[in-house]
Amino acid sequence: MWLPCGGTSNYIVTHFRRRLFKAYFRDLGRRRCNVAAFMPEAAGFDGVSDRSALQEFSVSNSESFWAAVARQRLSWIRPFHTVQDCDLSRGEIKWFVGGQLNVSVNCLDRHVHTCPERVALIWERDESGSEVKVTYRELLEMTCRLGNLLRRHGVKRGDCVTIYMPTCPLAVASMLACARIGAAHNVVFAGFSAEALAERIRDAQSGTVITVNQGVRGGKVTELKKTVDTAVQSCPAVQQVFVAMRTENPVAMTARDVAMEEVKYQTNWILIKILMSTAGDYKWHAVVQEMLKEDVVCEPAAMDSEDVLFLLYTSGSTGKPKGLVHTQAGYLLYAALTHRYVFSYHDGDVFGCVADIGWITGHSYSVYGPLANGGTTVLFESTPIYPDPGRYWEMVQRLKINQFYGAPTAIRLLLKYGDEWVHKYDRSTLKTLGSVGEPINTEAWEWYHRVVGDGRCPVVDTWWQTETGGICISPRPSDADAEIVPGMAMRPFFSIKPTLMDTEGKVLTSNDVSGALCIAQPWPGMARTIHNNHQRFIETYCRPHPGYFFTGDGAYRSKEGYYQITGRLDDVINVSGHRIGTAEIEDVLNQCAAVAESASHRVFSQFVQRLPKTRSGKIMRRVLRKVVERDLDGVGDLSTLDDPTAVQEIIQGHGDLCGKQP
Ligand code: 6R9
Repeated sequence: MWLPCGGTSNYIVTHFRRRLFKAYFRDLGRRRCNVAAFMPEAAGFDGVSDRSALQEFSVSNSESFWAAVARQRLSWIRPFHTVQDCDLSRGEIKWFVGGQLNVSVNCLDRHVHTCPERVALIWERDESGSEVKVTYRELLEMTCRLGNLLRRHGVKRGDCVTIYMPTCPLAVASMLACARIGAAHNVVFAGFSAEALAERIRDAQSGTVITVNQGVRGGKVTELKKTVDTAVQSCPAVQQVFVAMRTENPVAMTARDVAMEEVKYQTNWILIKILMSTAGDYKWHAVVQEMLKEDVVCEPAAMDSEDVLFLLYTSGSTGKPKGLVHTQAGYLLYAALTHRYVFSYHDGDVFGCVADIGWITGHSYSVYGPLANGGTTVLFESTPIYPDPGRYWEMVQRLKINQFYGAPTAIRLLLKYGDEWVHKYDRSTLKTLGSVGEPINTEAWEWYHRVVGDGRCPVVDTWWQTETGGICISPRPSDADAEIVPGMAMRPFFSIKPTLMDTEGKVLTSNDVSGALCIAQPWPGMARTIHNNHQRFIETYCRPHPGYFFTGDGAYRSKEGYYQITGRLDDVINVSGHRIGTAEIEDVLNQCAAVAESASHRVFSQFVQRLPKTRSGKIMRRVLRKVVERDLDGVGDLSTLDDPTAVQEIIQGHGDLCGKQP
């Protein structure tokens, strides 16, 4: 190009540069604006202009990341002075040191100030079509009344209250009432036997139990109060059992029992009587109203970030159950942030997690995560096939659920019943589908995506544990159009740094490798200890790979760097020196039309009607191993199994099979 003089050429270069810079900064501004719209805290993070930069920032600057999120998303009574003080190798984990807050205030009061009539809970009772809605104002009242009741009966800060109740608003209010007065809760799944319950009450040194007269699930009545009666016979420390009424059938009460409804009303009646007889005041009604208001005020305890929020016993393993301990601020923050970003939960959405509150999934994603975010959360009391296999989808239609979160075992079961149960109902409100608890095999994933979600909802296979407090690996958050590979948890959540180890304990740095899944740095949601047994905590999670948190699961990292969970490491199958995860074998087996689901222990096949599963739906593969090894004494505690007769059938079938073999 001919230019009349050098000056002009300089001008053109400068001009273009300026335009280029302008365009660059405009684009940067737009991206920053996008990332800040996605997560407001990101606006304050240096160099963070898009989501992948945000992910990197959260991992490399985990302290700054969590400090900003904690300041923005939690209400503090006193601010923290130290973001974290952790030493993974010694199992010492502290977050937000010096800070004080109250979890129930974060889950209730602050939303009551802004939107008291917003629905907090939708109780999807066992009886289909009879849901009960509870607003934030009502849930706060219920929580305060319960908090006062517990206090009046001597429950103090630092005590532990065992909750043995079905999934219902009163159970949630009980958890929050404990949090309000500074007591720890210990929710025990209301399907566990008296022995399993007693063992957990004793280990937790719990002096108070809250239960209901009877439970109702899948149309069947269970005698929860009677189970508690049997359990507490071997728990001398239990001084009181609060009993609420889930059904109208009266139960025998003992001197130790306190009927919850009666106490609530008794107090008010006493007040009314006193006022009527003494004052004769025409305004007595108004005064009573004031007193009633008093009753719904319960001063929240100022809790330190690292005070215990709850214990939760893990199920399914051999030996003594482990009471994992979660603390206040870090747990709540992690549950809230994962709930918001993994499921893309927005204000006004209806979140449907169908897990029982007796599991960590129920704690983090039916209760704490959604309530901390001011969300509307469904409490599901029933089963996937009651009264018929359309239950989930009829509920999705009726309650207009936007995010549905369930377990692969239920998906596999429903898949067997056919597509018509799904097609019958309108699922157009659904935006995200989630899976948790076990690896989801490709066939189940595809069905969930194609049939349930009509191919338009992202399916998030979320990997995490009771120990991790919240979701650690999941396909979202990521860009809206980022690929999702069926049956893969894929991407670490903010600040999570997954690491794979080989059998010698060396870090595997390349892709397309399998190894033991560890997490390389602490995060706020992780469990702090095992109740009364810190040594066991260290030995189980910290010692196997010093400096890392060891998960006990195996994982494969793909060529693209995505994570896929291959199953528990103690279930790994060794074939000619190749260590194969159970999920990999089962994924192939499940693709056979005749196979509903499978569990692998060795290359050995036996057909059975049912697999041995825990009550949360996880296949107990160790039971199969013991049957094959003919070590029936080593099968361990089967009281946490959903249907112990499944084991008898397997033993019998295995005997027949071996008898027939030469
Ligand atoms: C949340 C929960 C934890 C164990 C965990 C792993 C298995 C959970 C999974 C998964 C593959 C997933 N697990 N989610 N395996 N893919 N998406 O289930 O907690 O009851 O403590 O169980 O469940 O083996 O270690 P928890």
